[in-house]
Amino acid sequence: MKRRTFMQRAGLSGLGLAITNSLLACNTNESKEKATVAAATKTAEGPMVISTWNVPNANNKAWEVLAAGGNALDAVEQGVKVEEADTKNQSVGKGGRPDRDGRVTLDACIMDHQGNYGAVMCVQNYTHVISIARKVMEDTPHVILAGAGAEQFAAAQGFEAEDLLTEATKKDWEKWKETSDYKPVINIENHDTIGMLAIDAEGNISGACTTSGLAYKMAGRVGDSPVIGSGLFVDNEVGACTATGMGEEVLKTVGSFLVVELMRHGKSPQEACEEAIRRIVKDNPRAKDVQVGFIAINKAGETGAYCIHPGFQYIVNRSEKTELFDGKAAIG
Ligand code: SD4
Repeated sequence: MKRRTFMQRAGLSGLGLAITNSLLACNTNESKEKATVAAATKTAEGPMVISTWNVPNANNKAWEVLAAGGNALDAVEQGVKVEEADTKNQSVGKGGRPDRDGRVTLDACIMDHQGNYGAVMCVQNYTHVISIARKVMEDTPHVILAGAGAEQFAAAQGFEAEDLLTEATKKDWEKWKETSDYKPVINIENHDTIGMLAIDAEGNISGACTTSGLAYKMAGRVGDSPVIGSGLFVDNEVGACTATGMGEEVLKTVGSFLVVELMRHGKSPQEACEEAIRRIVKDNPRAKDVQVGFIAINKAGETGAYCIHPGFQYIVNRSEKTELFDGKAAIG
């Protein structure tokens, strides 16, 4: 055999062997992964809903939808709309704190059990951005609309435009402008973004996340909340996660996707949230000054929650009774 032919054959048969081996390895990994997912996915005993922060009215609304046999997608949309309309919640919807220039700009996203996702970013003058995000998901070929385009789409869909800056938030902003000292303090000025996850009677999972973002942010700033995999992620085979707190830190670790992926590989929701917070905190000098909190559920309806600093709360309904919990914290 000529040297060249020999080398080609040797190379090819080596390659063939390598491909066969890696296919075998793939199959073994695949079946291992299936086993892990199967172990973690006994279906939840009944519907449930969990949200970031102390938002009983939103959770109760979502529960009402689930208890009436509604699906998880409708439950999370209806639930978070309660906070969007509540002007006392200054981190979400109408009454949300504005950017440095006095403009209230909202971000939201929604994800269903089939992996569909829709989001809007930096939207002015529309309260129910979660419903606009759902329309993006269901009625457009896209997944994200931002700024003026999102507002144009909302108007075309018949959403009512309104001024989102209330007298109270305007007063706070004017006071802030006196010093204009831009120091975001999460847990004080950025408290109460709502991330909500629900499982319906069919065992299907959906999630929603809606916020006005960091108070007095730079114009155009978008955080984690509307970004798939960061502020929210749903994998109906495994579970779901949503985040609150300093969006920049969540974005850099793709936090919610990470939590769900860790659950896929066998971690409980609690272990997965703890690992995701550890990734943010590790070798991070900013960690002492920022808050991030994750909540997660798996297919079995088990929950997890973890944050960087104490003060984070989350709320659960497995019946019409709402239960409020303090999230465990990594520091302090
Ligand atoms: C953001 N994650 O825009 C949001 C803020 C937040 O409770 O969660 N506040 O970064």
